[in-house]
Amino acid sequence: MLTKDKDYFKEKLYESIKGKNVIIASHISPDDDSIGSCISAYFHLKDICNPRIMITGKKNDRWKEFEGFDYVEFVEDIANFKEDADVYLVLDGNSWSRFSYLAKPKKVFCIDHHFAQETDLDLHLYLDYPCCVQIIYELFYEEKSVIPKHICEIMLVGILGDTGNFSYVKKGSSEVLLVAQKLIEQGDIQVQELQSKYSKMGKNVFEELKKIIDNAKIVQLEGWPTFIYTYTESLESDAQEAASAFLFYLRTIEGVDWGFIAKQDEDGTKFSLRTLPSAVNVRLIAENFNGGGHDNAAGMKIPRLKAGEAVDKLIDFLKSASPEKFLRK
Ligand SMILES: [Mn+2]
Repeated sequence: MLTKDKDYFKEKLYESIKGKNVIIASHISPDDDSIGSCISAYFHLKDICNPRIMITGKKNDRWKEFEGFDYVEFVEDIANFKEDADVYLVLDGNSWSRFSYLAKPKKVFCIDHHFAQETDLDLHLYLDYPCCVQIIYELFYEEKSVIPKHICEIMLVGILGDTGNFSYVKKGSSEVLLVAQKLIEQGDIQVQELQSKYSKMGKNVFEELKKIIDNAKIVQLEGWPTFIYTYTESLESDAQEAASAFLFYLRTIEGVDWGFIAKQDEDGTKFSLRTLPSAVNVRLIAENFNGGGHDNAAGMKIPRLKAGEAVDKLIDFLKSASPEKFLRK
């Protein structure tokens, strides 16, 4: 069931998890917002239940400097633990398939900020906020008189991540600035110092980034705004991280308002798509390939194909689709 009622959700959640074993999960391929949400939810809920934090997929050490990251267990699939868990609480994703490749367990609560009209989850709190951390803050931390510094830090990491360091804030979502203000004051945080704990690029990654920039192409297709893309067929983490760093260039080049990166993995190619709000709706493009996300930032996967072939497939799709369906007004 889908709800927008925070109080109702909280009441039902607490009823179900009190004294129980709970798995708190982030989506596959976690990001700053999902990690910030899991860790901050964990520190609040551990006084009510027995929580564990779990994520399906390979470990990513990006957040290793933060307290609480040691508790995050990267596992083959979170659904394999359904015998041990009474309840799952999934964060920052709007359907079970964002969290697991296997069947959904019995009782799954969800807290999320991605658009949802229906849900396959048992109780799903959806609020149209710029980040999931903001919902966690309002549910679990707003009323506290003191929030420990380490929790302020990881929540702010989530906010900075999903708002693109506040670049995506707009009318209707500026409340997030007040939450950030409270966290910065409470946690005595200097933002640049905080960012240097997790967002520096390794030298090897920089070497890979040079190649990825060299590989990038700016494309003009009839009816579509000019876009840029690049890809890597390397499974090495340096190359994968470098490809992610290229996301910055998708919306920063004059006359190029959107684009994508493609990263090969074991059984296909994953895409991240980004656009300025005036160009295209990348969520709709991703949905054509069973992906999803936000209108300005979305992800998808093309199974089985190598990155180069998968990129050709996406470009073929763009050539054959009618652009009007995807253009923003
Ligand atoms: Mn998010």
